Amino acid sequence: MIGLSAECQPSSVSAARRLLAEVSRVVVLTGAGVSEESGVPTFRGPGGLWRQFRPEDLATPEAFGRDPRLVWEWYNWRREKIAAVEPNPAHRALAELEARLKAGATAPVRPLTLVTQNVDDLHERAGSRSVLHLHGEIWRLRCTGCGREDYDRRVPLDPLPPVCACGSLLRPAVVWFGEALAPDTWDAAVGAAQACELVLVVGTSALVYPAASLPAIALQAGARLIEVNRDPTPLTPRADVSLQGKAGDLLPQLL
Ligand code: BV8
Ligand code: ZN
Repeated sequence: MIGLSAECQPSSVSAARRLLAEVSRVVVLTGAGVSEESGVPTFRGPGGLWRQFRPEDLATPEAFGRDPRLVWEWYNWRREKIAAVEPNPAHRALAELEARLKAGATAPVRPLTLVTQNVDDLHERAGSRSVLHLHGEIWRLRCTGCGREDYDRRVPLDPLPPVCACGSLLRPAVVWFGEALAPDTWDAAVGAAQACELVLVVGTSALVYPAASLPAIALQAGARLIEVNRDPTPLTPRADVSLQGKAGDLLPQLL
């Protein structure tokens, strides 16, 4: 089935609802677009992310090595933004979908795995339980010296950049460009993608790897694909149903 575009919205929403009603194992992959309506800027959208920088320039170990203060200022700015916003209807619809699939689940299989590229905690704050953060979490800090890692939700952080008890610099416990994803997190995401009947991709430009390869892994294993995005992406041609619009409008219609 080719992707249905925005024009025939009602039928594509009903096509997506039908697909969802038939399955018992779902993987959801989200990106910055699912948090956009909460007020968290996306990486590549028109809102841009921060000053004149591109994420690829700041979210790297080299940038942190060169100018830890600048990189920390960016993360501190994002921590303040994330702390000040609320989950939006898209996050809440995904939490509701997980609850419904869990209520209907018979086999001891995990009915919904939410895999996110986002480092914010809005999925958890909306009630999602099984969240895999492929790119880490902004609220966790890791010591560049002793490796100690812990949550630190102070906003703003002082003084920047924070220093560990061992004297080394702390960094955000997120995955920067050129860094490997946490093996157990990635393996869990791949396992879920290979075992699911449907992959629901929401608000990602599908440009960053290996995260962007998860939908293809699910399709390879015979899953159906629903994409929810404001714009077309490289995934759109492969979607069984493609819903073009805002996640906060469209996801509640799927329930
Ligand atoms: C690795 C965490 C190797 C930090 C991030 C050339 C070709 C292919 C790949 C590469 C290449 N050169 C380099 C690579 C690899 C690189 C990569 O993929 N680069 C890309 C840019 C080409 N990948 C890596 O480096 C990865 N590591 O490969 O390691 C390795 C292996 C073994 C051992 C050692 C090393 C690590 C990638 C992780 C990077 N970290 N962030 C932080 O957040 O600060 S990536 C960053 O981009 C975020 O995590 C973000 O989630 C991610 C993807 O962006 P999106 O979430 O999709 O957001 P975006 O703004 O792009 O799009 C938003 C979408 O939503 C849009 O489509 C928009 O239309 C839509 N939207 C907006 N509003 C709404 C909406 N939709 C619906 N409703 C709305 N309201
Ligand atoms: Zn330390």
